[in-house]
Amino acid sequence: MTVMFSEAPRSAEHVAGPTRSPSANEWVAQMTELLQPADVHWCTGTSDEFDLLTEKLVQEGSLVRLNSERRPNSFLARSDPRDVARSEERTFICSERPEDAGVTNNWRAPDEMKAELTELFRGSMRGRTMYVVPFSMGPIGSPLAKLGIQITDSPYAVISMQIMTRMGTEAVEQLGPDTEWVPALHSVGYPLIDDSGVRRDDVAWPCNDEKYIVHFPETREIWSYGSGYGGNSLLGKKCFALRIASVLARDEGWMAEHMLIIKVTSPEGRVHHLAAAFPSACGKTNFAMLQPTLPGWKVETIGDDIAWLRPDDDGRLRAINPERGFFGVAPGTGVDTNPTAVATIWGNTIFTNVALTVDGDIWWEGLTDTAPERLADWQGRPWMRGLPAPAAHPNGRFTVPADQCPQIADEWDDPQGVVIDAILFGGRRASNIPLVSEATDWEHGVFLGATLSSEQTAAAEGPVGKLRHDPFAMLPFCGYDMGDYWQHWLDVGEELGDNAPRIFQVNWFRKGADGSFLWPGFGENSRVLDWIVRRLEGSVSAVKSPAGSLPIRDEFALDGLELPAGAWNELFDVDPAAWLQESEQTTELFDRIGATVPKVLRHRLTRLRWDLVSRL
Ligand code: OXD
Ligand code: MN
Repeated sequence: MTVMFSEAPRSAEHVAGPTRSPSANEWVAQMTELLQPADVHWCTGTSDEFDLLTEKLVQEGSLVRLNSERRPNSFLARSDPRDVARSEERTFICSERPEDAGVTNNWRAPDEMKAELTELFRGSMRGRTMYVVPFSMGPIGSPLAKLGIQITDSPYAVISMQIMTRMGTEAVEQLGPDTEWVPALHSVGYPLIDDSGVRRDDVAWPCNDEKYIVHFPETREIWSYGSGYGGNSLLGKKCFALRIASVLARDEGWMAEHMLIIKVTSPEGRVHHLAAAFPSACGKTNFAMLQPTLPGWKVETIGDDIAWLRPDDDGRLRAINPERGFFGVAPGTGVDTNPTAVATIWGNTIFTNVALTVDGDIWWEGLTDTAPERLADWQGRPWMRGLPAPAAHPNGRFTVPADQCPQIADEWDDPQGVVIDAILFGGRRASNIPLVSEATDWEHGVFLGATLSSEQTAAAEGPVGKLRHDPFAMLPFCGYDMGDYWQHWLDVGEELGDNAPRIFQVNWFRKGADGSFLWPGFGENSRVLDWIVRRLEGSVSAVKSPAGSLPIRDEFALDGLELPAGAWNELFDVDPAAWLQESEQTTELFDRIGATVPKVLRHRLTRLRWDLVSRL
């Protein structure tokens, strides 16, 4: 076995490995013994390393280098068709007690799971290189940042982690002898040499039919086996920055949330920072990169997926984006719908499961109005315009450094983060939920977050259009019991007191009786931002409703927008009968979560139901 050491710093007392952390060095040594790789590579995160790895993957047929005139330093990966998304049903929270994982998570006893997985991991890197990937979630040295080390046998995961996190030497330098760090073990589960020493050829996208995405919240560990895709293999993202971090946050008095962060500047030049939680597939990246149609307004991007929020010394809530890149859904990202994202991916981008054009560039449904006549589809098969199957996989992705975004805010990587003025919750709702409403107070805001729901968009999730409750957009990402998590939100609100951000609910997706969208969305959502900011500034009023405080038409920026007749009323209609029916589903959700649902939220629900009954 050859061990290649990085340029990571070595101190005089340093002996066992290339970090100053004995626990990190020991873990890597133990894992090397278990996984039995052919060699070990400590990642430095340099561009030379990126070039070497991408070139190796191109030579091996795992990446296609794109036309360097059209898309410099960019690559296309095609996954195994059985490994195309996060595997929620194979995601586990292994707390000591099942009730600490809660009913919304798959639970397994940690010892049992470790025993089972240890056997799968034993020898799983035979014939392969084991990469050691030190990384920081959050700007290097930020008081809000956290460190991790991922071990992986997927060079695709390494180059993706290089884009998505602060990875390599700069992260190792943060790791002192006593610094806390999260071990994140990953193998695609496709050893090249079997137990009897027989070798097999590699494949373009190695993976295993048996998949496990496992979290040990008490010991802050991640073990992921069998998948090379997205959140299953880029362990800094959903596994660390949400599932493990939500537990760290609960224990340390902060919040790890599935939220984008934007900076909004009003025509008067006043700046506000907003964080917004939307379930997956609700256009989060589009909103994070919004180009306002309303004159004078400016929106800049700070993050598109995850926010870490912590009360600062002045008692205000500060947020960082713990990531360094965007792992965006490609289909539906287009010149019309998100020109900023299209400009962001000009180069230095890894594309996964999208179509390839004849001149070596990429394409997907929605990138342009008309598909090129001929393409290679996401599996590399010939494709012609007019074929019924999409050319790109619906969960095809782009992985790109955040600082390539033309509207990235200067403070996007400020180690101190930004003060959050408002929090938004949004889902994809054809009915019931108004375009925008303001929570009457923090507790009501928590109720809105807890009851957040969205219609399913992909048949894989269940019947399309069916309502799925996704509290705080955290259903697949909360590392502990959902009721305890709601209580944590209430506790943080109490600590923040008058400094707490105001909370709003938004819904761009409401439909009229004829099934068409009532609101144009995209850049026109700046009109909603205008109302929210005016509320923060105290310059517009509102009317009370069971949904919270609603805008008054005359005070809402509708100039230059042709809303269909009756659309305003439909956008804000709160039908007591339909709401009462929906509240039954909320009761079911609360009952399912059980005894940990905070009493104040149950009381809210009862009060809401009385209010609705009185309006029938
Ligand atoms: C994502 C998700 O990929 O939420 O960001 O599923
Ligand atoms: Mn997400």
